[in-house]
Amino acid sequence: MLEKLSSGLKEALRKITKAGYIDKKVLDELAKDIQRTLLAGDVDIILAQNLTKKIEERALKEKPPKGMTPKEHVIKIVYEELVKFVGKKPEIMMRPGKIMFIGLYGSGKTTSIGKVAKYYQKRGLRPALIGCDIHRPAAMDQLSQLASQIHVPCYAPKDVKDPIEILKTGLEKFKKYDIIIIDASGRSALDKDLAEELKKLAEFAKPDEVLLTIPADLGQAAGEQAKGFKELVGITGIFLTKMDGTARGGGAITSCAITGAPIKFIGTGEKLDAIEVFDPDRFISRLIGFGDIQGLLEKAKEAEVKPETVKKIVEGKFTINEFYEQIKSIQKMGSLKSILGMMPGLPMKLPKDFDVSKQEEKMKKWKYAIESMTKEERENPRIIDASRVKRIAKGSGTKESEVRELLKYYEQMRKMIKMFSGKRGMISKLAKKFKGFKL
Ligand SMILES: Nc1nc2c(ncn2[C@@H]2O[C@H](COP(=O)(O)OP(=O)(O)OP(=O)(O)O)[C@@H](O)[C@H]2O)c(=O)[nH]1
Ligand SMILES: [Mg+2]
Repeated sequence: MLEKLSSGLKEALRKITKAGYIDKKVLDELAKDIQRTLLAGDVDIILAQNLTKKIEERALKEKPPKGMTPKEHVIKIVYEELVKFVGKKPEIMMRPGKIMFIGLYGSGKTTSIGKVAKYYQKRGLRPALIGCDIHRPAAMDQLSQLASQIHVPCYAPKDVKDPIEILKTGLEKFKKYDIIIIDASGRSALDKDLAEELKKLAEFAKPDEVLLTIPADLGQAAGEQAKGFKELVGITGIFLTKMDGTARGGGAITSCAITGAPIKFIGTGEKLDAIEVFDPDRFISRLIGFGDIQGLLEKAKEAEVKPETVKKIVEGKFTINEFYEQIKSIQKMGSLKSILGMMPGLPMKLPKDFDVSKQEEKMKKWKYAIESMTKEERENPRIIDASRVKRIAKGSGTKESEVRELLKYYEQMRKMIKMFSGKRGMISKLAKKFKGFKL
């Protein structure tokens, strides 16, 4: 997600870390680099210029706080201004209530409803779905299927033609549930008819949240759409979908931010786990290579990985023991790529063959092989010679070639982790300094 934007910003910051000293010329160049990167991400030119002007002004005027070099100070300013630039941290409703989803055709409403339902389910609030999209018969089926996939009750009748009637029955039916999610009709454009229908629905449902789904690939145009819905229907937040696979997400985010309607969630894939609460601080941290330690720890917690393991990996210590913990948790935690993407100093885009999470069979065998290793071998795999490989293979019912492949993969990963979290990662050191990362 947003690889170009990320590499552009990282490169601009890397130049600062390499500059001899900070002067007007260096700052001008930084401003230009950032502008160029933002424009390529479809950010509005005036917004981008205002941002870089602010950064330059602050960098020239403000004195570095104690213990911080001028270079570090500039990076800190860039980071702070970028965080402000993408909006405020949203509030996510964490008590029982009703959420109504609205959005144009194909914007990702129904999928996002599934994601949000799952999000609440994981956090102990019981969701139930109501389908009010009476215009497209297939919509009701889609919602019901989604609901059964995550074992959530759903009321989506195909024979009732009045959305208010559906709502009435649905709300009555699901009185005992915590989070009632309503799927409303879409249109190809926001017109008077749609506005009227949605308003009526909202008047009856009295939702605590009205979430508008907007696809991020709209770029800057997302802002206008958000504004239109805000004025005509009223929304409490935005679910920005399809952030994966678009270079224009930066434009979508910043244009939404100025409408004053907070982005609450972002969708990063078609699967129901591909949802994130939008957090400007963490979002920018990840984008510029500070990493997202908090996100990493949360994911780890969900997957029951010990914080100790995460800590070791972040510090660049990566023995077979950590590798083993990772293999064990990969299914629960999602792809290794997305986990590593949260680590300070690691590139967002990792080599293709780096992600073996899909090769479940292989992982299982590797797990057995590691279980056959001695404590000493796990801590110092370099001692594993041909005869040890033979023994491990025999003990775990795997092939010797599989054990060797495991060792090779482990070694690649160890090198990569060491390279990025070791002394070379100036940005990651700064991240620790600025943000007081404590693990
Ligand atoms: N890559 C990606 N695809 C998404 C995401 N969210 C939704 N989609 C896809 O977008 C398409 C449309 O999604 P729906 O959830 O059916 O959209 P909708 O707004 O309910 O559509 P209508 O009910 O037809 O108006 C589907 O193919 C989804 O899989 C996302 O975050 N990333
Ligand atoms: Mg739909």
